[in-house]
Amino acid sequence: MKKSRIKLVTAGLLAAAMVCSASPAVYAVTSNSIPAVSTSKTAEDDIIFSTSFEDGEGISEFSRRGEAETIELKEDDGHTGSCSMIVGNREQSWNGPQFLISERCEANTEYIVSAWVKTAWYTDINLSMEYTDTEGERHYSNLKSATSQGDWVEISETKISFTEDMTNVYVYFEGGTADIQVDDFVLKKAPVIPIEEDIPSLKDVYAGYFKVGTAITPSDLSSPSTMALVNKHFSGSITAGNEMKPDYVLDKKASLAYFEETGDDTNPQVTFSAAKSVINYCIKNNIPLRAHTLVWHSQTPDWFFKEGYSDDGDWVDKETMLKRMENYIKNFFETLEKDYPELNVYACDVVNEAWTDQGTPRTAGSNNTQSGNSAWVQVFGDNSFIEPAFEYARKYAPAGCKLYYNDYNEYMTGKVNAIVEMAESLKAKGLIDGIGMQSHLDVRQGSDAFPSAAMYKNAIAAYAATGLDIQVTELDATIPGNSDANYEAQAQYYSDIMDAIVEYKDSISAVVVWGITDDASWRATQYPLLFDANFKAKPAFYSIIDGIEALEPVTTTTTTGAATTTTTTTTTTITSTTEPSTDVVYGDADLDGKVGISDVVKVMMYVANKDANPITEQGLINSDVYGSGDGVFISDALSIQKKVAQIIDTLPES
Ligand code: 9MR
Repeated sequence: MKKSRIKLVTAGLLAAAMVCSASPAVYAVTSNSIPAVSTSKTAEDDIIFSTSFEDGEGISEFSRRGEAETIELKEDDGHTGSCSMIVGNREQSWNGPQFLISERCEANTEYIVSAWVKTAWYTDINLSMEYTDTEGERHYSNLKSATSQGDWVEISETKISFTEDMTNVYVYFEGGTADIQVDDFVLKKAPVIPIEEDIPSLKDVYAGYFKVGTAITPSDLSSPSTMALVNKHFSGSITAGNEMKPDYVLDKKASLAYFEETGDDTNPQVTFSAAKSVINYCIKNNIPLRAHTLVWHSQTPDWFFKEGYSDDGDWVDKETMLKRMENYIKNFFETLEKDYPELNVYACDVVNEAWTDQGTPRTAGSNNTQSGNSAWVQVFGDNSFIEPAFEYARKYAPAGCKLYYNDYNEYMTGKVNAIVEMAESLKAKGLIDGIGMQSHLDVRQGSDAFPSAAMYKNAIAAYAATGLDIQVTELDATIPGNSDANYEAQAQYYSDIMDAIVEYKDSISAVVVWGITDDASWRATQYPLLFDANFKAKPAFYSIIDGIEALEPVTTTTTTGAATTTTTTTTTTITSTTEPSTDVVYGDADLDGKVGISDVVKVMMYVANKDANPITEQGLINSDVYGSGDGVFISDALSIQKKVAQIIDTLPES
């Protein structure tokens, strides 16, 4: 298996073909060319807003985020033309010009933002996004960054989309406190790019081995092509990329209200408002969810550890924190069970990233003040918070939910030893089910990849020897640029890593890739994933299906609440949201008897080019779900998508 991959990968000739006649089946690679990353041309009609700020044009569309900030025209200095917009008096790094996207764009549609930016001295300038959720909470995320040091740099084509649950959606520029100049700002509609339907499905290829899954965010749900990839390749397991972490789940307002009302400051309240759309997607499509993560030093607010839930209060004592921890974990699982009884939370990262690479506890302190410090260690003095976290998770998690310790650099010797020792002790007490290997890996340029596949395999072996389950929870592998040579090196590395994983398949129950397309990855500048920005499978994709022998599907039985579910990995399909009928099945554009993301994509493609992407007569009748009787338009695709995302209950919408 390995040899044939090396030969084909280095030849740069890749494409997949499934040899399906032979038994057992083997997924093989045959020749073709490497999928190129291309930027599609944009029709003038697709431009929603664009300005190069000549004579101040467009400046009034931007507003400031900081109190003292100034937004002005800069003459005699533009990336193109002679002018740009300059933003000064930026007191905080998050101060910068913002543009209200939701005023000009529709929900559940993909857009692209690009701009040129410049600062006088070395600054990483981020293009970021803000939205407000249904509970009125504001959320922020970095989309892309570029480094300027007195020169114009491009924040190139950045995809952005939002769901109807998100309001006041802004994009903004931030980073450092230097004046930021912006030029050639363009907001346009993204072309609808179909996914490659004719390649093997990753989750099917590995059906006899382990679940294959990914991490998604609510924004992904509004990208039809991204979700088509999720459905086809990764619907074995879903992790919310951020929305089930403590900073999203812990509800400060409700916790304070509870405290005021009862005098009890040990019962932190929780909310799943940010995770709602991801959870509903999992329920609707019968996809098991990995809950990530309960106890972590990062993405956890300081008030959770402070007297009176006050950010600048004193740290609470250990006894108080134990009570808070128990109630938080209790509320986490009870709220999920109450509000989402049909959700299959099959795995949970109970504790995340508690050990350093040397196998010692983290430094005491706030991670929000000094990155890497741990407020858990601050309160407990050491890592003795880990065991109670597992105790409470065992007590309150549903029976079918397996409990994991999860970490990165999980192949560094000191860390491996610490994790193994901790895991064995927890296992002896019946508190832990598995170890999560995050697997954020690097294919370095000019030197060996880190970790080497051998080092990674040694770590798997050490964890497997504990007798616990292993899940690969956040797989990605960076390269320094998207050249063919780097793609080939990455393919070889992914192949070697998957060889190690496959060798230990009996100890590994899931492989979760951390994101879908390179451009939407947390390490977007380093192209770490299996699909490119155009939704095309990269050489790395082909390298990990090549030579995989088809095995009998793994069947798992899980108990969620009162219901028992038997899941066979090959049969994880996207469920119908409309009863199949012999006549009109509203929303079913492709006539497969189901209503899903593929129908949304089909209708969008049809609207974009009817001749190239025709729909059958019955398909058109089924697709006419908005303003019924008037033909098929983009509004019909949006209605179908709303149905798939459970925003509306029935079709036709109107
Ligand atoms: O993918 C997540 C990214 O969007 C966040 O900005 C980041 C902030 O902590 O967290 C990322 O996810 C992390 C995961 O929760 C734990 N392992 C490391 C991941 C990458 O940072």
